[in-house]
Amino acid sequence: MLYHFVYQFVQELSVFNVFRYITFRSFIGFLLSTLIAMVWGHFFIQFMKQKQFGQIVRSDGPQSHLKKAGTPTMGGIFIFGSVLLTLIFVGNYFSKPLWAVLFTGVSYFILGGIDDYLKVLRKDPTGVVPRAKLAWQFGTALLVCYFAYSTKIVSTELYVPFVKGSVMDLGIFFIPFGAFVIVGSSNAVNLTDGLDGLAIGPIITSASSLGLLAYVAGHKEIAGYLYIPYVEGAGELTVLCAAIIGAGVGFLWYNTYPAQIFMGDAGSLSLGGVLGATAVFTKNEFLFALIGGVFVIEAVSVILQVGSYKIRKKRIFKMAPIHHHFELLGWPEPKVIVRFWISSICLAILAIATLKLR
Ligand code: 57M
Repeated sequence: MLYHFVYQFVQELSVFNVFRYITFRSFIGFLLSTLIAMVWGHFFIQFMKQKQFGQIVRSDGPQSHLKKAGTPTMGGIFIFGSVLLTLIFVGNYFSKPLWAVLFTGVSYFILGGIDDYLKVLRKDPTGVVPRAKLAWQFGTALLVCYFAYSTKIVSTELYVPFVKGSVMDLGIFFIPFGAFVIVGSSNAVNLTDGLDGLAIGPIITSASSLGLLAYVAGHKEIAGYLYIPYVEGAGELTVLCAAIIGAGVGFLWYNTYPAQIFMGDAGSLSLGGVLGATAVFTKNEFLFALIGGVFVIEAVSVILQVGSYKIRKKRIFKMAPIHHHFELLGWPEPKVIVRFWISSICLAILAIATLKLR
């Protein structure tokens, strides 16, 4: 709003010109989102405690988790809410990539919210049945990727790290490929969200990397210099990522060990979907596998564990996702969390370094 409202007075007062800049609006967005999330989070936790809307903890998990029962959840409401409120003030509504990514996030936020509502308020441990959850996720992702394909906002070329230029043109297969990235990211973040702060840390590092990559992708001269595809309007995703970083920092203030609030599926599914969609709309589908490497490892650990048990009737890990394996090895929860954060920071830095290694 500020961008569109203030911009018309820029002739009279040139200082308003600063609102044109993505970097300035990203910085303001980060500060605003952090503030909104910290204030909203404080009252949200009070409300959830008052209503006794707390997490049901499964008995078959690590015994150390049993004491977490009753911890308020659905923190995704104020995380995603802070991001949306911030974008109302600092966003540029003319960016098609921004609308497509936000549509994904809102759709997954509603799905996650319904799942949390059924589990927490209706005490139904199943929540939304997995088949219906996947159908909703793929339906949304295919629609968004079809929109990208039909409007030609992004090319169907495929780019991989360390290789200059595209490796192949996916053509119409860009649609299912992009949808797989978005749905995979959403579910991988959901699986990762199993320890205090474990998911929000890599979400913040991933949003930092993707925010930088969105800025260069949306800047014609810099994209040309770095041999990366130019995506018109992608720069606005930097403002979105800055708002996510701020909301993530505000949430982490309460979610850090011992957590006062969990993000719930409303948070994990929506934020994972937004990160995946941002990777698609900045042409970083493969690089995102590196940036979100912690999410990939968590998801792969589950696939390997389930596959091994089905084929060999033996487990590979003491328990999947892999963060539980380290817990059962005797690592205290904070040690598992911070070591996963360190890994995600290293992966994010490596991913940015690939910009120059082409
Ligand atoms: C998402 N949810 C957490 C919280 C959070 C197929 C199988 C791998 C599925 C997987 C599963 O159920 N995943 C669901 C993970 C849950 O967190 C809630 O869910 C939201 C995220 N969607 O926001 O509301 C628990 O995680 C803990 N937690 C924290 N701090 C946080 O900040 O401590 C969460 C956030 C919370 C809390 O205890 O209750 C979860 O773990 O369910 N299943 C599993 O992950 C289970 N693994 C398993 O069954 N492994 C098997 C096979 C299937 C691979 C095996 O290894 O053989 C583990 N999770 C649980 N119990 N709860 C282990 C058993």
